[in-house]
Amino acid sequence: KHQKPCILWFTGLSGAGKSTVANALEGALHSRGYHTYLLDGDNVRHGLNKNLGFSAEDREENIRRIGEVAKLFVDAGIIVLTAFISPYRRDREMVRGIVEEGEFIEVFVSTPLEVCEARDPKGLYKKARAGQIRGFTGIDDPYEPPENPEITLPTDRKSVEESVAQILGELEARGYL
Ligand code: GGZ
Repeated sequence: KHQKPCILWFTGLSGAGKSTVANALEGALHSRGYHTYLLDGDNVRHGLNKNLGFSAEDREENIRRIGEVAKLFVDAGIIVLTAFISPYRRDREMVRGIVEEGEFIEVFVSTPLEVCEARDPKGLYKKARAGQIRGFTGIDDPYEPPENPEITLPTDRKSVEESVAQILGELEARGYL
């Protein structure tokens, strides 16, 4: 089955829906016979990057390693999905710069802070507001939204299924699938 390997780089705040949409998209691609791999906190921050925290330096190194691993998967012909906050524009652009033109597809999960904070699935925003977590993205640490993302998902106004359909449509239109 034809597929053009690429990195679908999801970026957005904690609780924006990056992992949820990436997981659903991976399921949809699998069922259509495509080869994919999903990199997220569960398989990266607990393994390869378990020596890294959330300082600016550690977030940069986190993204750098994820980018290099994603590049290896692209070399293997796989459609890679990554789901990390990746708050710094410079770090995301660094990853864009290590792969070929067109291989980096930035997917901005644009859910506003108010919505993420109201969802607060792990109670982390509450802890951050209470000062129990320092340097939490969106509260007392920066998030730099993409200026020219290939895809923007307003997940506060779209269902997971609609977001998946939007990305599949874009990938087909651009000749990746
Ligand atoms: C942001 C944090 C922090 C701080 C722990 N800031 O909702 P989650 O729990 O599962 O997603 C967040 C995850 C962020 O890890 P990433 O590897 O995606 O971050 S980055 O790309 O910035 O390197 C959150 C949890 O880890 N978490 N402390 N201070 N999120």
